[in-house]
Amino acid sequence: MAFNHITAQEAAEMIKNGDSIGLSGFTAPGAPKFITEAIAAKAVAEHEAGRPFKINLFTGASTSDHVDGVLSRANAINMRAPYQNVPDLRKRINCHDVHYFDRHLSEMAQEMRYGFYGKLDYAIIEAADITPDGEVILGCGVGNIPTFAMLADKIFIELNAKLPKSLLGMHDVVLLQDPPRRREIGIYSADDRIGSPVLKIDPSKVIGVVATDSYDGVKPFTEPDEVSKQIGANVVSFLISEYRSGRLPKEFLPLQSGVGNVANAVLYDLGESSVLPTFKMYTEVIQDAVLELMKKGKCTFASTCSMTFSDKVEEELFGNIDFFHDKILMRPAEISNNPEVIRRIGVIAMNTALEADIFGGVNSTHVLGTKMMNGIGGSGDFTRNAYLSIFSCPSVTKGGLISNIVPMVAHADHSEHSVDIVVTDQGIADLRHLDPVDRAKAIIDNCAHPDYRPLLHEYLNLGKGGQTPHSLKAAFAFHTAFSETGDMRNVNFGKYI
Ligand code: 0RQ
Repeated sequence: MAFNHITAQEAAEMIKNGDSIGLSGFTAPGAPKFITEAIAAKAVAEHEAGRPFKINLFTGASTSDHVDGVLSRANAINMRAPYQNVPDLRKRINCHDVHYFDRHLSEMAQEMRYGFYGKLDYAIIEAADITPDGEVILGCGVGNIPTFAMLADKIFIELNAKLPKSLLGMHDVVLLQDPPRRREIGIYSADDRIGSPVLKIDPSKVIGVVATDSYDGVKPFTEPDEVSKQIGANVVSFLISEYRSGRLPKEFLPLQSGVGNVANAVLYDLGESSVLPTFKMYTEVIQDAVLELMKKGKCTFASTCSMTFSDKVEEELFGNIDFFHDKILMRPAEISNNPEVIRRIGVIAMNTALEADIFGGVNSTHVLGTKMMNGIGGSGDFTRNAYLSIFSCPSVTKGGLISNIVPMVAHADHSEHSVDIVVTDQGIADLRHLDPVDRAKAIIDNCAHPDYRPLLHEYLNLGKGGQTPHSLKAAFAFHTAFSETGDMRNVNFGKYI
């Protein structure tokens, strides 16, 4: 099937103020690169001419500077969902130039189908190849594109020459039925395949194909610092003790790990452990460390929504794709993050907190309670449904001015009902079967920085009873001390008595 070839500028010309656009991909991989840059250039020209121009933008997760960066600098985004992590967009969100709807990643596609976000005008799909029948072989991230492509009135395809055609077979494309017709999802092991290797689209919707030639642009990871290494070592020693005690089955269980240096450090340490057996991953992103674990034979399979590899590792994968081809399967976000599957196969979830409170509540999204950092991403999908849910963070931030363990989180993303284990560089608090006061003692004594332990115990003693003895007057005293003095250690509980 021969589609029209057009330029990114020609595609952008067709986009109108107020249009809603859904993109392929999940994190930078799989996201379009050229058309979004051309839309940003059009927005700048429209604004200079005194005309309004903003689009509503829906993705799988975060994207890259080619999307959220350029479009934010051009002030070209009106509504945005479900996740982001680009500094320029963060600024726009925190001053409401962009109306950001931070949503569980597993829910975005179905809510789009339910009609909660209105009509979708365009889908932009990054492709490694297009078959003679007009089916699309996706790139290194899937996200919500099966739903976006089905709902959109019109489709653009970015055909990226950097992507090998041999990616064919590394995707598992599925479109779920909606209630009341949805059936069980037949994944009983991380490596079960249930869908199609290609994305089937309605060819009559395809307006044009834009030729591109660009790696995904993920930055390489910096060597983990001492704090990240200590957190990683604590997580791994916890998993080893669980395994030895028989609370984890002898075959082990699939792992999910969030993004960032701590997640990478945990995975590298898992690779070094001679006690833990080989394992599979059921996760939303795989980072550089996973490729290393596969080469060592430690990680035997990864189900994911995207391959978030740095350019160098992406190149290595493409150069040796036969080895990795059957070890990685990329699925839509509503499958990679699906609560039904996560619960059934018993995923061990490892995510990062901005702050945790002494009773086990976790804030992953709002700096000091008000400023959006990134979003909840997939952390809620996994945390609530995991076999074991682990949250990690450093004990202190900004050289000790901020304690990441606080009396009460200033924004609640994950409640204590879903959080099993809290880990910092100081140690591990195992919250399972502990009542709130015992949880508080475990978190303060094992996870808080020594500078903050007496202050947190002082707070705990302020409480006047009840199952969870908060002092509502003093619950945010740490945050208040930071905003007034720049140092949480200056907290004065005397003010609140
Ligand atoms: O500030 O940038 O000025 O240095 O916050 O902190 O320690 O570098 O943390 O990059 O690992 O991200 C929770 C945001 C952690 C991330 C979060 C300051 C700190 C620094 C960043 P600087 P770090 P990381 C998988 C699952 C939610 C989504 C998710 C996240 C900056 O992991 O977005 O889990 N998670 N998805 O100094 C004030 C505190 C702070 C603080 C740190 N308590 N108060 N500032 N900082 N703690 C991925 C997907 O879903 C796709």
